[in-house]
Amino acid sequence: MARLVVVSNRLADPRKTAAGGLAVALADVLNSTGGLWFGWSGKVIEAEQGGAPGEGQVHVHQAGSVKLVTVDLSREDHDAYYVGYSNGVLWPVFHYRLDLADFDAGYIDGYRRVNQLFARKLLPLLQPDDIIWVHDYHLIPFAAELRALGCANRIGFFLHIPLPPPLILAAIPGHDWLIRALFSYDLLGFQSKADLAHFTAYAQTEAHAQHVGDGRWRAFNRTVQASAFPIGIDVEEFEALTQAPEAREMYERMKNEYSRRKLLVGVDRLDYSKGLPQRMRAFRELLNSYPDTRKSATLIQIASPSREDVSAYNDILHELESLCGSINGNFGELDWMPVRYMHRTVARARLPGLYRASRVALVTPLRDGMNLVAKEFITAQDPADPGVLVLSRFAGAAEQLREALLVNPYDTAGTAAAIHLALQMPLEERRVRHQALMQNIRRYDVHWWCDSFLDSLAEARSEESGTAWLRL
Ligand code: ADQ
Repeated sequence: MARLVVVSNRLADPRKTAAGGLAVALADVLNSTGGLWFGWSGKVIEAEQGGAPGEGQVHVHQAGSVKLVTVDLSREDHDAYYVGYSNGVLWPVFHYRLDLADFDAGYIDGYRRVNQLFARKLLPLLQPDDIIWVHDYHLIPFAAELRALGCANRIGFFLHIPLPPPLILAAIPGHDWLIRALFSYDLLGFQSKADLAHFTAYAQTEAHAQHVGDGRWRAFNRTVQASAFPIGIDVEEFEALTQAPEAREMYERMKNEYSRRKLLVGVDRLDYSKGLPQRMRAFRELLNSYPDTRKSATLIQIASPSREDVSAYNDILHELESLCGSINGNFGELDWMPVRYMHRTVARARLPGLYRASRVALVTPLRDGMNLVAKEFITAQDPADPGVLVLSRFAGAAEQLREALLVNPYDTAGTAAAIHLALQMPLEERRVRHQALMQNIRRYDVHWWCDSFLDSLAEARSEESGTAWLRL
């Protein structure tokens, strides 16, 4: 098999299981092909220390048979490419939040400059039959930049976040440049059929692409294959983690501590796409409208810090803290606090214990590419007495996990009613739903995702070759 080259904004050491499902899945293929993983080192070099736009030192580490190659970024590049364009424009717009996007014209230049820098640094390390797999919104123009340097390798792209409909995409100044850049890939992978449909709608209406059969689209003198590959988790790894001592100990502790309560759990990165304030309002509505839940329902909400350099994150942090405070102030008793909110990350080894001790999981994003917490929660359950998943219809996972209780997170009363139903659900119904959900999660696990993407990439190939690549 050809060598796999993975390109993503950040890397994880594939030998460390704490890195999580994606690193574990990629590690298999990277290890077996003696692969290379390329991306940003995480280091920012200030101008006074010599950090210059479009420049960056390269570091090479050998992790077993896998080569990890990283590049430093200058302060100016980091602020424009990462904070400005990736997280200040693409993240909000792709999550349908035009109101939060900061279309500062300078960002796009930095975004392109870093993609060019990465392409320049990777090119000399490539072998002619390497297969290149690029990940996520930070790197949309990466293949186009590689092609401009003469790279003729097979290149695939997977978008981990949603792709919005054409009219939302069209709000981005330079959207035509971005989508045109996608046509430099041989294969485009999306999380859901809905995202794929948005791509094809854009391709037809804005790029005037022609469908040439089997999900292949032709425009700009290039043909690209576009498909949905819903990402999964490493089920076996997560099951083993659930049975390991740290998770068991966490489970026992939670069961003892909350023996008289029914636990609800939320585990998210603190991000406005995750619908945390809406979730709190639904929980408050539950306590208001269903008095039987008072003194019994306890919501543990873990929100791990993320991207605190973007101002919208501070707003969500304060809103969430204030909602939790008011719910506890209004409903709390001396021996019962309805919400336990923690702004931190839970160690991965303990997460399954927390999930298993919970009767209900609240996974209610306003928009989410997939949401792996939903799949982890189901996997960690005891099949004989499983908990219930309350899942937003706007998470990519909702396309697959039809036996969850699907909710509209904007509908406070409707979500509260679904949470109440989940808390009351009889054992037999919980078992039937859990079994069906588990079947799907097991079948479409992260290895299926990885294998099916790479199999499709091996088959997808534009008719063009040599130097006929699209120039941006
Ligand atoms: P994320 O937005 O980061 O990822 P998600 O898929 O929900 O979202 O979570 C990724 C991982 O982070 C999960 O393994 C989860 O356990 C862990 N995690 C989240 N919050 C945590 C916390 N507070 N403490 C400990 N661990 C926590 C992006 C897209 C998603 C898509 C993934 C994968 O936004 O839609 O599912 O990529 O493609």
